[in-house]
Amino acid sequence: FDHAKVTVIFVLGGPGAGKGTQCDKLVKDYGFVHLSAGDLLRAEQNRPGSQYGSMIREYIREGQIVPMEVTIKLLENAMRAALESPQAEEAGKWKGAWEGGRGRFLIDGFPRKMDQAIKFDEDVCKSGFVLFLSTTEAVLLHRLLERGKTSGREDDNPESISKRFRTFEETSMPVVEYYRERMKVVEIDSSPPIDEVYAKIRIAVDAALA
Ligand code: UP5
Ligand code: MG
Repeated sequence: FDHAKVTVIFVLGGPGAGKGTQCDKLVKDYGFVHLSAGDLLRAEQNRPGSQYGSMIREYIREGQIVPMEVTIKLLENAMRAALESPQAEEAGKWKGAWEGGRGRFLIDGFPRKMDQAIKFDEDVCKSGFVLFLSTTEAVLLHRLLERGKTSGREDDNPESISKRFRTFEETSMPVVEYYRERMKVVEIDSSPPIDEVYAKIRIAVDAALA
């Protein structure tokens, strides 16, 4: 993608940190195009005729990272569809995402393994900055078990949750550290109530876009 036309913000954080919740709020106020890697994988898993469906299901239940080729392709396709979709723009679906002719993307839950980070930087697009939502495992566990009562997500059960925590610590935190060394990370404590977290995020995003 042409760097003059695309701005990418990665939103990272442990399972249940509030990535999706905060991205929804940013979409309302700033009109970014929000792409959740996990949501794209779940949609692909359920798409009739997908050759990857059962593989994705297995990885997600085990809290493992799906091979990057699949995830990057899904993200790239979704970005392209958004950029090439004047209808979406007219419909106001992504109001604001086009300011100054730029496509502005929030990419949620990606990259979560070093190979993905490097590949995406090289082949698709460099990220502007990384919003990192941090909190404790106790908070994450509580949120995920609560959500699990109604989410229908196959990975919101105690066994999958502990595997997701392990993968986050061992595989995804190194990605956060990689970007931190490059001064790209804004870390926000996501333990407080949703609106308090969001107020801090807005300050960070306003500063970054200025
Ligand atoms: N909640 C949120 N914020 C709150 C707050 N401040 N106070 C109180 N409650 C708060 O929030 C979770 C719950 O907490 C909700 O009920 C919310 O109301 C409440 P949510 O916004 O959904 O958190 P989020 O960080 O989005 O949690 P999610 O479970 O989506 O995170 P994961 O990172 O685990 O899930 P994701 O969908 O990104 O990935 C799932 C799986 O897909 C991965 O485990 C992996 O197997 C696979 N995957 C890949 O293989 N590759 C990828 O690149 C991406 C995913
Ligand atoms: Mg999410």
